[in-house]
Amino acid sequence: MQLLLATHNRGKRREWLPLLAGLDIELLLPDDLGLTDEIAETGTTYRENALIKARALAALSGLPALADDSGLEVDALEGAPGVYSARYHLGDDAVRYRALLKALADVPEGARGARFRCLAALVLPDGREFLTEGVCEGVIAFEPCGEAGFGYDPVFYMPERGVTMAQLSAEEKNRISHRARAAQQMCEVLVRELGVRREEGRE
Ligand code: ITT
Repeated sequence: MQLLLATHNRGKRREWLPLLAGLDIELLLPDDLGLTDEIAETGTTYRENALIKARALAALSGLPALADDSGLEVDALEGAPGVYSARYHLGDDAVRYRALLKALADVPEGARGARFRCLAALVLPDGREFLTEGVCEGVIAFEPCGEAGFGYDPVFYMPERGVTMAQLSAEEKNRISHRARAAQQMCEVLVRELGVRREEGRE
Protein backbone atom coordinates (compact mmCIF):
# COMPACT_ATOMS: atom_id res chain seq x y z
CA MET A 1 0.00 0.00 0.00
CA GLN A 2 1.12 3.54 -0.74
CA LEU A 3 0.73 6.25 1.90
CA LEU A 4 1.33 9.96 1.38
CA LEU A 5 2.95 11.73 4.34
CA ALA A 6 1.22 15.10 4.04
CA THR A 7 3.75 17.50 5.55
CA HIS A 8 6.23 20.04 4.23
CA ASN A 9 8.02 20.29 7.60
CA ARG A 10 11.42 18.59 7.30
CA GLY A 11 11.72 18.00 11.06
CA LYS A 12 8.41 16.16 11.14
CA ARG A 13 9.35 14.08 8.08
CA ARG A 14 12.60 12.95 9.65
CA GLU A 15 10.63 11.72 12.65
CA TRP A 16 7.68 10.13 10.85
CA LEU A 17 9.78 8.02 8.46
CA PRO A 18 11.25 5.76 11.21
CA LEU A 19 7.97 5.82 13.15
CA LEU A 20 6.24 4.10 10.20
CA ALA A 21 9.22 2.01 9.15
CA GLY A 22 7.90 -1.18 10.78
CA LEU A 23 4.96 -1.36 8.39
CA ASP A 24 4.76 -2.83 4.93
CA ILE A 25 3.86 0.45 3.19
CA GLU A 26 5.48 2.58 0.53
CA LEU A 27 5.76 6.07 1.97
CA LEU A 28 5.56 8.98 -0.46
CA LEU A 29 6.16 12.66 0.19
CA PRO A 30 4.21 15.49 -1.47
CA ASP A 31 7.37 16.50 -3.38
CA ASP A 32 7.50 13.02 -4.96
CA LEU A 33 4.18 13.81 -6.64
CA GLY A 34 4.96 17.45 -7.45
CA LEU A 35 2.54 18.61 -4.74
CA THR A 36 4.59 21.50 -3.43
CA ASP A 37 1.88 24.03 -2.53
CA GLU A 38 1.30 24.73 1.16
CA ILE A 39 -2.26 23.99 2.30
CA ALA A 40 -3.85 26.92 4.17
CA GLU A 41 -4.39 25.89 7.80
CA THR A 42 -7.64 27.73 8.40
CA GLY A 43 -8.83 25.68 11.37
CA THR A 44 -8.74 26.76 15.00
CA THR A 45 -7.92 23.33 16.41
CA TYR A 46 -5.19 20.77 15.74
CA ARG A 47 -7.90 18.32 14.77
CA GLU A 48 -9.39 20.63 12.14
CA ASN A 49 -6.00 21.51 10.68
CA ALA A 50 -4.79 17.91 10.60
CA LEU A 51 -7.97 16.94 8.73
CA ILE A 52 -7.69 19.93 6.36
CA LYS A 53 -4.15 18.89 5.37
CA ALA A 54 -4.88 15.17 5.07
CA ARG A 55 -8.14 15.69 3.13
CA ALA A 56 -6.49 18.10 0.70
CA LEU A 57 -3.55 15.80 -0.02
CA ALA A 58 -5.76 12.70 -0.28
CA ALA A 59 -7.93 14.52 -2.82
CA LEU A 60 -4.96 15.80 -4.83
CA SER A 61 -3.14 12.47 -4.90
CA GLY A 62 -5.90 9.86 -4.80
CA LEU A 63 -3.84 8.12 -2.10
CA PRO A 64 -4.36 7.60 1.64
CA ALA A 65 -2.83 10.71 3.27
CA LEU A 66 -1.45 11.11 6.77
CA ALA A 67 -1.06 14.62 8.24
CA ASP A 68 0.23 15.85 11.58
CA ASP A 69 -0.86 19.06 13.26
CA SER A 70 1.07 19.79 16.40
CA GLY A 71 2.18 22.52 18.75
CA LEU A 72 3.48 23.61 22.11
CA GLU A 73 1.03 24.61 24.88
CA VAL A 74 2.47 26.82 27.62
CA ASP A 75 0.50 27.03 30.88
CA ALA A 76 1.70 30.55 31.73
CA LEU A 77 0.40 31.70 28.30
CA GLU A 78 -2.96 29.96 28.76
CA GLY A 79 -2.08 27.29 26.22
CA ALA A 80 -0.47 29.56 23.59
CA PRO A 81 1.10 29.30 21.08
CA GLY A 82 -0.70 25.95 20.71
CA VAL A 83 -2.24 25.47 17.30
CA TYR A 84 -0.43 28.64 16.13
CA SER A 85 3.06 27.39 17.16
CA ALA A 86 4.47 27.48 13.61
CA ARG A 87 3.25 31.07 13.24
CA TYR A 88 4.07 32.37 16.76
CA HIS A 89 6.65 34.74 15.34
CA LEU A 90 7.90 35.53 11.84
CA GLY A 91 11.31 33.96 11.20
CA ASP A 92 12.96 30.63 11.84
CA ASP A 93 12.64 28.18 14.75
CA ALA A 94 15.31 30.01 16.81
CA VAL A 95 13.47 33.32 16.44
CA ARG A 96 10.30 31.66 17.71
CA TYR A 97 11.79 29.91 20.73
CA ARG A 98 13.72 33.06 21.69
CA ALA A 99 10.48 35.05 21.52
CA LEU A 100 8.91 32.45 23.79
CA LEU A 101 11.78 32.69 26.30
CA LYS A 102 11.36 36.46 26.30
CA ALA A 103 7.62 36.21 26.92
CA LEU A 104 8.34 33.93 29.89
CA ALA A 105 11.30 35.90 31.26
CA ASP A 106 9.48 36.75 34.50
CA VAL A 107 7.76 33.40 34.97
CA PRO A 108 9.33 31.49 37.88
CA GLU A 109 10.57 27.93 37.75
CA GLY A 110 7.47 26.34 39.27
CA ALA A 111 5.09 27.97 36.77
CA ARG A 112 6.74 27.04 33.45
CA GLY A 113 4.75 23.88 32.68
CA ALA A 114 4.12 23.04 29.01
CA ARG A 115 3.28 20.18 26.71
CA PHE A 116 3.71 19.22 23.10
CA ARG A 117 0.59 17.86 21.43
CA CYS A 118 0.30 16.03 18.11
CA LEU A 119 -2.90 15.21 16.24
CA ALA A 120 -2.39 12.76 13.41
CA ALA A 121 -5.10 12.44 10.76
CA LEU A 122 -5.38 9.64 8.20
CA VAL A 123 -7.78 10.25 5.31
CA LEU A 124 -8.52 7.50 2.81
CA PRO A 125 -9.64 8.03 -0.80
CA ASP A 126 -12.98 6.37 0.09
CA GLY A 127 -13.63 9.13 2.66
CA ARG A 128 -12.87 7.21 5.85
CA GLU A 129 -11.01 9.30 8.44
CA PHE A 130 -9.02 8.33 11.54
CA LEU A 131 -7.47 10.55 14.20
CA THR A 132 -4.94 9.78 16.91
CA GLU A 133 -3.37 12.03 19.53
CA GLY A 134 -0.17 12.10 21.56
CA VAL A 135 1.02 14.39 24.36
CA CYS A 136 4.43 14.91 25.96
CA GLU A 137 4.75 16.90 29.22
CA GLY A 138 7.65 19.16 30.20
CA VAL A 139 8.61 22.68 31.25
CA ILE A 140 10.04 25.65 29.39
CA ALA A 141 13.75 26.11 30.16
CA PHE A 142 15.37 29.50 30.83
CA GLU A 143 18.02 28.97 28.11
CA PRO A 144 18.04 26.92 24.90
CA CYS A 145 20.12 23.75 25.03
CA GLY A 146 20.84 21.01 22.47
CA GLU A 147 21.04 20.80 18.70
CA ALA A 148 18.86 17.85 17.73
CA GLY A 149 15.20 17.85 16.74
CA PHE A 150 13.48 20.98 15.45
CA GLY A 151 11.07 23.74 16.45
CA TYR A 152 10.87 24.41 20.18
CA ASP A 153 12.90 21.32 21.18
CA PRO A 154 15.88 23.31 22.58
CA VAL A 155 13.68 25.05 25.19
CA PHE A 156 11.48 22.05 26.09
CA TYR A 157 12.99 20.59 29.26
CA MET A 158 11.96 17.25 30.70
CA PRO A 159 12.73 17.29 34.45
CA GLU A 160 12.57 13.50 34.89
CA ARG A 161 15.30 13.09 32.24
CA GLY A 162 17.27 16.23 33.08
CA VAL A 163 17.62 17.24 29.41
CA THR A 164 15.80 19.21 26.73
CA MET A 165 14.10 17.50 23.83
CA ALA A 166 16.95 18.80 21.61
CA GLN A 167 19.49 16.86 23.71
CA LEU A 168 17.84 13.53 22.93
CA SER A 169 18.99 11.39 20.02
CA ALA A 170 16.47 10.94 17.21
CA GLU A 171 15.81 7.39 18.49
CA GLU A 172 15.19 8.59 22.06
CA LYS A 173 12.85 11.37 20.97
CA ASN A 174 10.95 8.86 18.84
CA ARG A 175 10.38 6.67 21.91
CA ILE A 176 8.73 9.34 24.07
CA SER A 177 7.50 12.26 21.98
CA HIS A 178 3.95 13.42 21.37
CA ARG A 179 4.45 12.45 17.70
CA ALA A 180 5.69 8.97 18.64
CA ARG A 181 2.60 8.43 20.80
CA ALA A 182 0.23 9.53 18.03
CA ALA A 183 2.21 7.40 15.55
CA GLN A 184 2.02 4.22 17.65
CA GLN A 185 -1.78 4.46 17.67
CA MET A 186 -1.82 5.31 13.96
CA CYS A 187 0.22 2.17 13.22
CA GLU A 188 -2.48 0.19 15.06
CA VAL A 189 -5.14 1.84 12.88
CA LEU A 190 -3.22 1.02 9.70
CA VAL A 191 -2.87 -2.62 10.75
CA ARG A 192 -6.41 -3.04 12.08
CA GLU A 193 -8.46 -1.01 9.61
CA LEU A 194 -6.41 -1.30 6.43
CA GLY A 195 -4.83 -4.71 6.89
CA VAL A 196 -1.30 -3.32 6.58
CA ARG A 197 1.26 -5.97 7.59
CA ARG A 198 4.00 -5.39 10.11
CA GLU A 199 7.37 -6.21 8.64
CA GLU A 200 9.14 -9.15 10.22
CA GLY A 201 11.59 -8.46 13.00
CA ARG A 202 10.20 -5.01 13.63
CA GLU A 203 7.73 -3.72 16.16
P1 ITT B 1 3.08 21.03 8.02
O1 ITT B 1 1.78 21.75 8.24
O2 ITT B 1 3.52 21.07 6.59
O3 ITT B 1 3.08 19.65 8.57
P2 ITT B 1 4.03 22.97 9.98
O4 ITT B 1 5.38 23.30 10.55
O5 ITT B 1 3.22 24.12 9.42
O6 ITT B 1 4.23 21.84 8.86
P3 ITT B 1 2.14 22.67 12.15
O7 ITT B 1 1.21 23.67 11.60
O8 ITT B 1 1.61 21.40 12.73
O9 ITT B 1 3.20 22.20 11.05
O10 ITT B 1 3.04 23.42 13.24
C1 ITT B 1 3.75 22.69 14.18
C2 ITT B 1 4.73 23.61 14.88
O11 ITT B 1 4.77 23.22 16.27
C3 ITT B 1 6.14 23.38 14.35
O12 ITT B 1 6.43 24.27 13.29
C4 ITT B 1 6.98 23.60 15.59
O13 ITT B 1 7.22 24.98 15.78
C5 ITT B 1 6.10 23.09 16.71
N1 ITT B 1 6.36 21.65 16.96
C6 ITT B 1 5.57 20.59 16.63
N2 ITT B 1 6.15 19.44 16.96
C7 ITT B 1 7.35 19.76 17.49
C8 ITT B 1 8.40 19.01 18.00
O14 ITT B 1 8.39 17.68 17.97
N3 ITT B 1 9.47 19.66 18.48
C9 ITT B 1 9.52 21.00 18.49
N4 ITT B 1 8.56 21.81 18.01
C10 ITT B 1 7.47 21.18 17.51
